[in-house]
Amino acid sequence: MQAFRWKVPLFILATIFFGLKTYLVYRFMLNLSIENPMQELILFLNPFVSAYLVFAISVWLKPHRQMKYLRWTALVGTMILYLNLVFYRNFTDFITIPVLFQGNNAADLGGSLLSLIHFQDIFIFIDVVIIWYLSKNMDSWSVNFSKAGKITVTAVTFLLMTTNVVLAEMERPMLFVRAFDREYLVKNIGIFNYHLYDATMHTKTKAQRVFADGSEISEVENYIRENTESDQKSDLFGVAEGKNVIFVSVESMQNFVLDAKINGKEVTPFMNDLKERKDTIFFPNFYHQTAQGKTSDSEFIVENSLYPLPRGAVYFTHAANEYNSLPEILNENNYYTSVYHANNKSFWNRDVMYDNLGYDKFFDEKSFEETEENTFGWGLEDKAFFEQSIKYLKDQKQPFYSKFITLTHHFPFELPEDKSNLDLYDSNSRTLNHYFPTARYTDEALEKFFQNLKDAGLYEDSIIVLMGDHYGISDYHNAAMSQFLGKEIDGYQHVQNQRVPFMIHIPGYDQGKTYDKIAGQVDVKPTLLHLLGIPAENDLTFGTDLFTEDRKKFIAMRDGSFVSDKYVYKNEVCYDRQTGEEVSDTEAESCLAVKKKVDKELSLSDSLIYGDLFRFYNFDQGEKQSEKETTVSDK
Ligand code: GP9
Ligand code: MN
Repeated sequence: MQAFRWKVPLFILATIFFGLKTYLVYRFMLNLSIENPMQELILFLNPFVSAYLVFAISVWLKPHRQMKYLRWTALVGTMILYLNLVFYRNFTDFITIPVLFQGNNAADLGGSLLSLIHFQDIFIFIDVVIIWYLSKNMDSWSVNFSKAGKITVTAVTFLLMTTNVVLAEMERPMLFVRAFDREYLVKNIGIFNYHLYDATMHTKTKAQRVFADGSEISEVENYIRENTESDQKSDLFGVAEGKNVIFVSVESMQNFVLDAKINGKEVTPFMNDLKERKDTIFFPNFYHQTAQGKTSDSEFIVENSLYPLPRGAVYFTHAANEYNSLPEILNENNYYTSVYHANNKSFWNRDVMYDNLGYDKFFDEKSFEETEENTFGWGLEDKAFFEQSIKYLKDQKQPFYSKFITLTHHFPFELPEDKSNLDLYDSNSRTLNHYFPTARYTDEALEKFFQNLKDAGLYEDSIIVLMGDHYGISDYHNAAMSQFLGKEIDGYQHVQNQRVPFMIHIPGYDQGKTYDKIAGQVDVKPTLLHLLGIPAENDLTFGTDLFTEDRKKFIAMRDGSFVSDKYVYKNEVCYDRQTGEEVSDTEAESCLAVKKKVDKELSLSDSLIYGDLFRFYNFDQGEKQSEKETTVSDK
């Protein structure tokens, strides 16, 4: 034992334990796609490389400090790993620095947070206990290397890192440039190096505003004028002129529930009926385009017709930017604008962002009466939420634009049994099983809301827009989803699953129909302005109104995947949009040409936000200007 101890310093043991544990988490607790043996090898290697990198630093410390360093590093490292695991279980994504600063959101997760923590997680901490014990009780585990020994240990660090990075670059060229895919980064360089990379990116994007001088706004403007702007006006221009707009952001609602049945019962009977009516316009191929900012991203897209950011929630990271938002435009056109959402006002930094976007009023949690009976899941349930909103809505100056954000159909999809009118689904995913009854509940709440609006005399003078904000079922539940849909969830199906309901109900209109064309959340702002008959010539948006024929030919997702008339693209594979089959090499070329445009558009949107470029633009004149006076001090 003595000899063994002498030969194996504790930092080596710690590396082996920690590396192995991290590998097991990657392999069995996260849902990382491994496509070939090389990826498997890199995934196995990188946890040991990262662990060695950190633990080997200990050889430079005095022997008596080494033990302390090793046990605290093991603990902190494990906490980071574990936090990522919990985060991943909810979002199928990894933590970024901007997300960390949204701490108050994590606190509000409450009930859902508990369901993300599993008893067996305790095993993740076992090696910490062992290292802790050994480091406290056996001082002879420390090493007193000569200078040459220290340098050798460190040289091995660089050797290992280089091997890792070279293998990763071979497997995934330009890995570091294509940063928006966090899964690739974690798979290839490990979670700890990924965090280092993320921190560097964060600093870089912070610097971007400082160095922006307005010259880039012309590039954005030219791109938009050439590619997304349309001067056509369809027959629907002004169809809803002067009407109130009631916009409902329907939490986590995805298209696959529409017309679906559980044990013979429709999941969303109200929406199923609504979408077929003559006074409703329905888009079955409408995609959400959100990223880490979830609901707030979808709000941002609708309000600005810009893309959210690849990292963090733009509602947090760029809440002080200059925008040309939908509520501002509506205010200028004599509309009263408000938001209804029964959650803490600072969640997603809404109170700050709504002010900046120009909303006249935010009816947050405090405007509603919560009782034990009407509060479950994330808070006030949807039926009570709509019902209690009516009194405020009636008092609003007309015309108004009011956004409602529902809450009941939110992960972990909790619903008291006596409130449920639908059976649970039966699969290995608790989440998917519970998804349907809460979807049904929200559907019932919407039906009641329509009735409330009629009773209040508001229905006839309003248009009502329903939009799903983002997915509710992540790839983590692919096996169960595949069982439900009766097909494999490949890249094609993953993208198709990102379709969310989008319908515009116009009382009194009788030309309503289903439009098959592809559509996305960026198109909502121009579409609404079009219906209201408000010209939007100088708006600089990445979306186009959905009724014009002269539309850009693709819908870009935030992770770089896209849908075009012909193709669906995901993870470097082009699929035929109609058949779902991978396309031939010649066809792939024209698919990749679209991909180039998608990347260009996303990066222009990013530079617009990072550089806060709208401060250099005059929307009244439709031209570049010198920097605007700003009232916000914390930029
Ligand atoms: C929180 C609600 C849910 O107020 O909008 O946010 P999400 O977790 O879906 O982004
Ligand atoms: Mn949401």
